[in-house]
Amino acid sequence: MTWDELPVVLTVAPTGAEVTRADNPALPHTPGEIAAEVTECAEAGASVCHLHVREDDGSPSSRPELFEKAIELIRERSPIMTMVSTGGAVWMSIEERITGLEARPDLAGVETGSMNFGEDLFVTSPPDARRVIQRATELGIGLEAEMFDVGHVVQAVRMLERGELPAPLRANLVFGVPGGIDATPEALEAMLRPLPAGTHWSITAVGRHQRRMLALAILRGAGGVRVGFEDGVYLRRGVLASSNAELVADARTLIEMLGRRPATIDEARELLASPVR
Ligand code: KMH
Ligand code: ZN
Repeated sequence: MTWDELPVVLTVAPTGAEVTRADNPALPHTPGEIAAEVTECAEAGASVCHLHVREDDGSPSSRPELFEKAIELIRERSPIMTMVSTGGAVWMSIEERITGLEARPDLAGVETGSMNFGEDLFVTSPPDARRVIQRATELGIGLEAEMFDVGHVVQAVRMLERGELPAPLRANLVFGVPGGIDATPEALEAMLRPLPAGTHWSITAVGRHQRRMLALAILRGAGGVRVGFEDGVYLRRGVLASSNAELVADARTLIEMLGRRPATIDEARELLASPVR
């Protein structure tokens, strides 16, 4: 299969931990709201949802019941792959960050390094990462390394070579977070350089360069791209997205304009080698 025949796994990150309803009033908070958004996103072309949960008042949460409820409601409505964040919010302990694993999603993110995150510190030590990997592996959950700078990629490759991260590597490269790598063509090449052949790589970009970074990655052969309110609440400069599904539909149009197509959910399961549930 040539790179342009490879389908693009379109992931939606509907909620995140930092964005608020002051940024976009359509932000889903409750498990029911998240499940409704995710279902619409699946219909619009998303094959994976990356989940954080919130309390009813919108504050970021690590309560396992909320992850369980969101995943239960999503699975009642759609076969979309579920992924939980273990990045959580910057102030959460690693214990709080791993509670979503107990909801037995298809996939989980794992951070492979530490960084500044805006004005905060976002810390994941190697033992923290190993703890996430160990529990995910015990539960049969697939892993995606979430990497915000080149050192995180180098560390993921080191963990892969040591057998600490399962092969093949699933990599999500994140661009434009203040404190992480910038959103430029050179940054994309720098993040790709350490990755071994056979890595399934996707990108996430935040801020005003999001769409052009996605376009660049789609043309560079990315196996996936991510959109959603976690990464950006605007459809265009000055135009708020009315829903996550609108962002997914927009990304789908971009993928198709560039001569590729979004992966089906079955294809995403195969590409991300997640056990069929
Ligand atoms: N909220 C950020 C501190 C992830 O989900 O893996 C971490 C984050 C990344 O959102
Ligand atoms: Zn996240």
